[in-house]
Amino acid sequence: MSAKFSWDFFVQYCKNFADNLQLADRMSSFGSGSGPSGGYQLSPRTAQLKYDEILPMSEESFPPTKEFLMKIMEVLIEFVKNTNDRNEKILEFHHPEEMKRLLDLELPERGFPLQQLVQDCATTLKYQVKTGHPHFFNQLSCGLDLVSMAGEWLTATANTNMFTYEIAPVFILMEHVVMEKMRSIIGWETGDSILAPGGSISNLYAFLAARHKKFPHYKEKGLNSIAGELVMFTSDQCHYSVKSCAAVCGLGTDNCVMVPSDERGRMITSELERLILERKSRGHIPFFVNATAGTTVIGAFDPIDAIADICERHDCWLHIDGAWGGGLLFSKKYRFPRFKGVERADSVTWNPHKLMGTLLQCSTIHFKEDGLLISCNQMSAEYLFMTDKLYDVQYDTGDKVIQCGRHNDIFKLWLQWRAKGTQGFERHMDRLMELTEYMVSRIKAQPDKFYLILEPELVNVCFWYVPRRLRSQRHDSRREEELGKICPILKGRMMQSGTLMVGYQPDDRRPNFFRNIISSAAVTEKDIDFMLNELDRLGQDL
Ligand code: HLD
Repeated sequence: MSAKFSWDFFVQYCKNFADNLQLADRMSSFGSGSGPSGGYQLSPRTAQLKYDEILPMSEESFPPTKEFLMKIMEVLIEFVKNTNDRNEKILEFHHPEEMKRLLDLELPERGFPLQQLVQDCATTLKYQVKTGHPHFFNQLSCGLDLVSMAGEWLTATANTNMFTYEIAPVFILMEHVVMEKMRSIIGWETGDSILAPGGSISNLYAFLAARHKKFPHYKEKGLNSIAGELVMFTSDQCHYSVKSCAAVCGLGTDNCVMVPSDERGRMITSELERLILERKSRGHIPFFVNATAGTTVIGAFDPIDAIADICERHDCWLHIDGAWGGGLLFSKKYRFPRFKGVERADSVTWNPHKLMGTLLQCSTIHFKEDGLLISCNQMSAEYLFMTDKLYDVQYDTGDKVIQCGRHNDIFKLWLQWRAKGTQGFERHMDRLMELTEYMVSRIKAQPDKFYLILEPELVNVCFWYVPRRLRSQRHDSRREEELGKICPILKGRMMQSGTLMVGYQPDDRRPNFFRNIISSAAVTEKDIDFMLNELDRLGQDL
């Protein structure tokens, strides 16, 4: 395309010149290590192009489009490299007000040229916490699985919605294959499953299906079709999303009964039965029991088999919230006794984005009975889910869910499974548990510096760091109070130094304590040694 000299061209030239001046000015004040004179520099011609001068708006501009995208890739790949570099910090912490000053978040009236967008991407990642860093132990989802990440890149590029086979044929079939495989690992030969935006929504789907199974008229008639108060049961250690089902679905949180747990965080089944009977005696209708497989803080497993017996006796739906612990289903070594009886459940939540390391987010909900999801949620929107389509419309998943559109969360899991194989996932689980055992042994070997709160069932290690001044004190509730006060200070120091991230929280039995999570494939024994040494370095004077 040769541009003829014209008034329009002259105006455009001046505009670009002004933009470049503005860009140069912005770059020099942006504070990122890789300004125009450093890395991530586009060729001078591409640098000053605007969004409408590359694809899809400028049809003949494939070369600059490619240059721009390759440069963005460079930014991303550099982040991957830094994430895996133990000498790099996990984060560069700034308070929100300071961060606002460092970043340029302005939405301009006239858009910026491509070089600025490349820079924006670099700056964004510069200040992002590296959740895949081997010293990031802060969340249930840690790590950066690169095959899964490659899958997510493809997903973004395909940019489709998962509601119909029509527009996502390959991904829909992948969903079928992966969900069937996950159900078979649970121990079911039949059933149905769906990917949902997070474990909380997965639990909500279980609740909705359970209510629909017991009260099929609820869908049309609403609350009035149920003669009595519905009651659900879960342990006092459960994820808060279980309680939120009661709030959202009209039961009221008073009708989500919190069953006491034992000293290791596991539901006390005799208490469950007592509380069911107690509610029945008040004329209420117990219908749903949630058993947690891997509680968020302690990592406890409720005794599924015993709970299933109680559900059978009282005609209750049994849901397993295995959002966190689900991955252990892969492991012959660790599956039992934790998941004993899981095949007796009616539904199971299982988040691959946690223990399995799939990229965020990837959450699944599985049902033993096929047909329930569609029967419960179908609204038959005529503009999307026509029944006279060219193909078998059973492959249209959109009407099984309450959310209409669904993000494609399957491809990154499917690709990861292709890479690892089922055996690879099993090895990953066994390795995470082995590292957890290593961490426990290192804590026990330094009883003056660390106090293990309980023997873990999963990769949650709950402990206190003991600073020098408290080392000779007897361990009682007074010392626990003091140890609890140390957690936020030490966490603050971790973040300021940028070298380590471990989470802390109180629970209903004790003040603040650390909860360390090992769910990243990047972690080795050396990293655990580093973590304990770094806690000691940062905290001994506290
Ligand atoms: O509810 C939680 C979900 C996640 C997660 O999806 O990674 C709580 C946490 O993580 C957590 O790290 O405490």
